[in-house]
Amino acid sequence: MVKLEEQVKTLGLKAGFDLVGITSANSFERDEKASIERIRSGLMDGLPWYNEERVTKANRPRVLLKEAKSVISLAVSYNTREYNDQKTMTGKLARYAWGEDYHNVIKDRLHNFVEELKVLVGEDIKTRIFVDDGPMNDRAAAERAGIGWFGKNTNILSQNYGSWVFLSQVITSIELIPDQPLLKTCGTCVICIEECPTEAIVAPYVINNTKCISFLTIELRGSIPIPLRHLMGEWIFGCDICQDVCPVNRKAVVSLDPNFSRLHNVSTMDLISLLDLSESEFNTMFKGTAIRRAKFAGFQRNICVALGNIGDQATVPVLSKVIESDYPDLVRSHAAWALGQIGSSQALKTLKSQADLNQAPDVLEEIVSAIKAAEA
Ligand code: B12
Ligand code: SF4
Ligand code: SF4
Repeated sequence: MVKLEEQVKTLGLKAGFDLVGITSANSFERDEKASIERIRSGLMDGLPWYNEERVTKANRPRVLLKEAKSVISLAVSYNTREYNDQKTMTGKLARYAWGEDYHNVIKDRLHNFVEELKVLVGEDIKTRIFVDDGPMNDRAAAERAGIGWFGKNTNILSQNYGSWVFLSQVITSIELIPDQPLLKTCGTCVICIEECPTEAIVAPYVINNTKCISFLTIELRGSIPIPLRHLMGEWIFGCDICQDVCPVNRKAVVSLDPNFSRLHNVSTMDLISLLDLSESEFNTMFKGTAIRRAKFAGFQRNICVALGNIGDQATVPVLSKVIESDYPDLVRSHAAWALGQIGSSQALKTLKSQADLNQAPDVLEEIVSAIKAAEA
């Protein structure tokens, strides 16, 4: 007779997941304590929805589902093939956003899994599903269910798929025998800490959210702090550096999952044509992808920063067009910064022509400091 736990795992694999583990519904005490400390010390600043109330739910499965007995943790790889189409004026998108929005894809798979689970158990069970869309600590659950271990960059590293996995959970009233956490660790490796360009990994297993390029390009709605801009390189949505450099990921199995393969011919994108998109074109182009989360103005802002970092004079006309037209002020002020970084005579001419008191104060401030940078 095949054990119930094995049957549950087979169902998970059949539903389209690559890894399935089980843990109890006990609280994640270490993680709750660490998360509260992280909030209090300002390391989670910038994410107002990530508050202490959320943390106490996220680390207590029985608060999320009062009948909870077990948590089934499911991971799916998004390590789809890379294409070497690097051109000169391109921006980088984090791999997790290359394909369809994982929330939608995984939610469908979780619903199918839960339906099959009900048939398997043959009784009225209670379940609650999570995929990065509610108060659940996905990484803590995955770690305890033996899906992988915490890397020093805080990502969960799985044995065969590395950290290129989305995590999701089903909290359930079914009593299941839990798996054991893996005994693996990063050992003495500190590569990700050394390679993070903004020094956002402030200690092993600790991220300063406000310095992480992923936060700056996706979650931040306002202006990107000037001292961080030149460290962001060409990243226009998310950041994969701490995963790209990780030795465990070198051996990660390639995923053939069609849902996460590249859409829109992206992983690198032509920045000039992207900056020229209207808001409705942006919404149409990125419909059904995670990229919409950055919102139009945020995405255009990121493109300006990438263009400033590339520093190519060929982009002066498009940046000048942005600052001279009715783009959102957020985008115009970052276009000013980019022109200041390029610093050509044409860039300086545009900046000086815009340095008048009709500008919003924060845009004017950016223009003035961009002129200084261009003249330096
Ligand atoms: C908030 C958030 C972010 C924020 C903050 C990042 C962060 N480190 O928390 C921002 C926007 C920056 C972000 C970025 C990214 N994210 Co994010 N994010 C989340 C979210 C919603 C909550 C994470 C959370 O609880 N953070 C709170 C802090 C306190 O937790 P933590 O940093 O993980 O730290 C833990 C450890 O320190 C541990 N701990 C404490 N003491 C000790 C001691 C030891 C010895 C150990 C081992 C551990 C340990 O306790 C803490 C709490 O669990 C989750 C989804 C979810 N609902 O869980 C996705 C999630 C973590 N993100 C994910 C992804 C893919 C990313 C990016 C890779 C996207 C990208 N390419 O740009 C980056 C990675 C950046 C990074 N290095 O972390 C995946 C991670 C998958 C994986 N394999 O781990 C998740 C799980 C979404 C999902 N369901 O798949 N994210
Ligand atoms: S995602 Fe990028 S910025 Fe954030 S911790 Fe990793 S390397 Fe640093
Ligand atoms: S780069 Fe090294 S320290 Fe960082 S997560 Fe990978 S193995 Fe761990």
